[in-house]
Amino acid sequence: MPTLKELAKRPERLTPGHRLCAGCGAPIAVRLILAAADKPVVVANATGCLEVSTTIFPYTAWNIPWIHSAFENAAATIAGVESMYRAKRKRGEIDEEIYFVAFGGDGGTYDIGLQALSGALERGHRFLYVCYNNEAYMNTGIQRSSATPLGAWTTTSPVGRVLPGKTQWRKNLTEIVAAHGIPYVAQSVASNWRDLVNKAEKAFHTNGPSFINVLASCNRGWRHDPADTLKIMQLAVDCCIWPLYEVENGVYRLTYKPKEKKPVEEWLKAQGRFRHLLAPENRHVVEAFQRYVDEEWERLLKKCGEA
Ligand SMILES: Cc1ncc(C[n+]2csc(CCOP(=O)(O)OP(=O)(O)O)c2C)c(N)n1
Repeated sequence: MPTLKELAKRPERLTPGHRLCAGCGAPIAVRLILAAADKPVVVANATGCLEVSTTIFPYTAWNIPWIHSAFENAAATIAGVESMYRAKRKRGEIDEEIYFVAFGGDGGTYDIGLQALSGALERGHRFLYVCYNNEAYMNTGIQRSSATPLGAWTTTSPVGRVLPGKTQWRKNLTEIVAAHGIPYVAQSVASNWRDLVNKAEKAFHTNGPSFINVLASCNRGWRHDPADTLKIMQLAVDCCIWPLYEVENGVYRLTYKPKEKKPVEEWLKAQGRFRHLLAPENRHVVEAFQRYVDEEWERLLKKCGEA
């Protein structure tokens, strides 16, 4: 893995001057992932915050070839580009190695682009798909997605006398992707640069499809101070709500084990979207949340040979 000094010397592929919110987790993740690429990169970007905020016509914050895709087909777009690249390489029209990446939000990945993603993984294209996961449809004003956790307030999982926020637990997309049997799958977080760069580097060097699900906080939707972005994401990891692990050729490995597993309540307390859960009448939601996290964590530890 490159040192921090070496990484800092690499070209910035997502440059300053974009219009993402102060304290947004997405550009942190994107810059770290692209810094891990030691070869030229081509990006396809599904509709979402990252896309609209980095390409306000006639400007772009991208220093590299970049294609906007519709919500549902970023994986198909990058698969098409990669196929053309392979054909041109075979004909001797290109001789350098190029990496291909698709970025999508959780709405574009867990929900609307899932079939295109599944198809591209199954066909075995050599590309990296990154879900920058802020756990809701943030660009259109904070609606729930299938990545939104239990109990969270969003505009479509409201909080009141009838409902205590979202009533379903989130879908486990990382496991769904791993079930495709592709060579590299990982879960990471924008706040842990070493973990993310390491995983992105492995993904780029994978001869086949790779996938990284990276938790990237949205202070507007999660309702926290923009200055607390990194702290909040680290809490998700330390409460085992967002475990850091990878699946390399079917072998599970935990890449970070909290010294002390913190109660999920610490994570809930830190964000306005969960504030209502601290009321006594919603205690059962907090307990259900903790139970689910504990069960998932135990299952993961077993898969990783740690329990
Ligand atoms: C087919 C389609 N449906 C709906 C929209 C409207 N839309 C634009 S961005 C967005 C939400 C994107 O959410 P997500 O993928 O999680 O990315 P984020 O904005 O959170 O970064 C929606 C619903 C669209 N552009 N295309």
